[in-house]
Amino acid sequence: MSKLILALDVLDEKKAMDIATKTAPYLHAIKVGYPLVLSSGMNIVEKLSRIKPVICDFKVADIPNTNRLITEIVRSKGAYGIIVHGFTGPDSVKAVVENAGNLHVYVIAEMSHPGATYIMQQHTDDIVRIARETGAHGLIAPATRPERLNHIRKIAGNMEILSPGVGAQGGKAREAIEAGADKVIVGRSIYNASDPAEAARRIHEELESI
Ligand code: OMP
Repeated sequence: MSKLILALDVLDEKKAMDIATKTAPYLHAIKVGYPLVLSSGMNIVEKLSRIKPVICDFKVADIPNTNRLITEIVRSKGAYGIIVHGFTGPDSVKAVVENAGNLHVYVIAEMSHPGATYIMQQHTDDIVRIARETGAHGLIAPATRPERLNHIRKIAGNMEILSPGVGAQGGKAREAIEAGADKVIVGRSIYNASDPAEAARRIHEELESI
């Protein structure tokens, strides 16, 4: 099974379907977020799900009732996973987990960009605890900071860890896996490549060799 998740942050449905089809042999799943869904509509989730399992990266961060409504819509579109924030507290995360059905719920432990060190990093351990206590399936942790990823691995129990920040943000796929990630999330290094399938194949093979 591949350890590579494609972040499909393109703004055009046709391009999205084309890249998804070509890179599919090398992928575990496809992650879609606001850029693609706000430009193509939510039905893109159903369409992509016919190619690969789809994780909806909506960074859900609201009161429990609104989180529940979002979760139900994501479920109804046949998605495989949903990404939520944990800083909202246990009740908000619980509302997602309790309404998730078969959806894998991933809580962002610490973001990959530099700004995450200002506020979020001080609360990573609390967020991981919330994720564990609410029964979330997994965590998002930064490939850009392997030492932090490794710390998160140590306190995450057996939760699955997905790690973005590989490539365009400077992180390395190998380092992320060696620090404890189960899978890596890669966007621009694949969808902006002149040959996205070849770019995905190379990262997939690197991951297989670890
Ligand atoms: P690239 O930087 O282009 O490889 O894309 C990374 C993808 O992962 C984007 O879709 C980001 O929105 C997402 N992401 C992060 O980069 N950092 C995070 O901390 C969390 C996410 C995410 O939740 O997926």
